[in-house]
This record gives sequence, C-alpha cells and structure tokens, in this order.
Amino acid sequence: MRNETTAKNGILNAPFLHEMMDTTYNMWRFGWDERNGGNISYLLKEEEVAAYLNINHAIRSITLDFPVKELAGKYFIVTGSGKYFKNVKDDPADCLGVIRVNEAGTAIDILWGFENGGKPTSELPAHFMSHISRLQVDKDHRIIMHNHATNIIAMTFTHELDEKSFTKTLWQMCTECVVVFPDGIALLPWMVPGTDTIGEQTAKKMKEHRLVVWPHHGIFGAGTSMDETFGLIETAEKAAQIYMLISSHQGGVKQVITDQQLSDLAKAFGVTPLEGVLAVEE
Ligand code: 2HA
Ligand code: ZN
Repeated sequence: MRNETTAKNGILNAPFLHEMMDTTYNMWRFGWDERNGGNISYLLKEEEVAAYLNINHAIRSITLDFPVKELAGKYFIVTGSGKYFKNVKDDPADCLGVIRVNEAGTAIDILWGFENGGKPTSELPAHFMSHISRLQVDKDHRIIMHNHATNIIAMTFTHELDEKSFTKTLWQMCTECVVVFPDGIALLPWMVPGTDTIGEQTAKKMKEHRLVVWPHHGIFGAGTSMDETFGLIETAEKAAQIYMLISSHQGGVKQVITDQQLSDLAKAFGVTPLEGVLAVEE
C-alpha cells in the first residue's frame, strides 16, 4: 500500500505531468504563449492517474456552467487560468491541475494541483466541447491545445478568411503540410474568447478538422498525443511563417507547388485532402 505522502510525491514522477511541463515551456520558448496566453487539456486514463494519486480524494469541486455529460468520470490534466506557460515547469502544482468530471457532468473534482485557489483555464468550455467532438470521431483522441502562434495570427490580418483558400495557402507553403493536415484548417469569425459560444463553435469545427483558427487570436489543435498535437500546430505555424516571409518579399512569388503536385503528394502518402481545395481532375 502506498501511503499518502508517497502518493502525493509520486505525481512529480508522472510522465503526463512532465509532458505538460515540457510542452508548455516549449510553447513559451517559441513565442506562442506570452504572459498567460494558451492552454492545454490532456485526457488521462484512470489507471494512469491512479498510479500517482489517490483518486478517491477530491480536494475541492468547481461547478460548470455548461454541462458535459459525455465526459462524466473522465480525468484530465489542464493548465490553470491566469497561469504563465513560462512558469509551469518550476511550479506545476500551482499552474496545473488534475481534474475529474463528476458523474452528472455538472462539476469537476480537483484531485491535485491548482494550489493557492487556482482553477482550470478560462477556455475550458472550448476544451471540453472539443474533446467531446474529437472523441466522437477518434477513439484515440487525447489532447486539446490552444496557443497564440505568431504567424498564424499575422496571417489572419492579411489573408482572406475563407477556410478553403486559407488551407490551400498553407498546404502550398511546405511540402509536408498536406500530409500533416489533410483535413485542412477551420476558421471561426472573430468572437469573444472564454465563452460557451466560442466553445460550441470551435467544437462544431472539430468534428471535421483538428486545427481551428480564431482570427486575430490564435489556434486550437487536437490530437492523440502531445507530440502529435504540438507537431500539428508547429507545422501550420511554420507554413504561416513562410507565407508571411514571402508576402513581404519584394520580388514576389516566382513559383509554387501546383495543385497537381499537392494531389500527387497526398496520394503518395495515402491521405485524402479536404474536398474542394485542390483544382485537379480526379
Ligand atoms: O489566457 O489564451 O484565450 C489564455 C488564453 C485565452
Ligand atoms: Zn488565447
């Protein structure tokens, strides 16, 4: 039997905690998470949590103003509201929390973290509703990640805000893009963040896309692992960076990857590009 002290200390050895600490720090280093910008939620298996924590002891509960019955009994580690990604690795117990949704889906129990009275990210509605959407289409889904990726934001000022043309532009910027996100980029209109409404709209897009851009704000990504989700956003952001670099180049664009080449690429890698983006004969 583990005693309480061992169990409490034990979580600092949990791989999922280290993934959160490393990823938040990397996102900050990339300049995507200034101040308290960005948030991550990571769906955990009960046995993963139980190996490091006493799951029968809730420190406190927080009522949700949006019910999430579909997530009843599910465990997550999430970043805290107002916390700085820069600081997570030095003080994970203050900046992160392990939570479980109650059986009615109306509240969360805090099992660890959020010391000093903290609470989950202000974007919890968008995270929880997006988890529900992704779990409906991908049983291995686990991560929702939001950040303020610099060049993606920049691009939302200079590029038209049409999902198909935005997707095509990003696919054209680096050869691997169509392979990494064949499901393309979804876009919302500008909206007030942190609300149930932006959460619902984001989740609706997440049924068909793993990347959702919030114009002039940032990006949401979904995936089955931390590496995959980080890599997804990293790839879109890299493409946006190239777009911004070449847009300001005086000589202009001299050549591109053609639609036919993008289609050949998708075929070679066995992915199906989002319909209606590439102009090619089938
Ligand atoms: O403050 O990024 O969208 C965290 C955010 C809100
Ligand atoms: Zn944000």
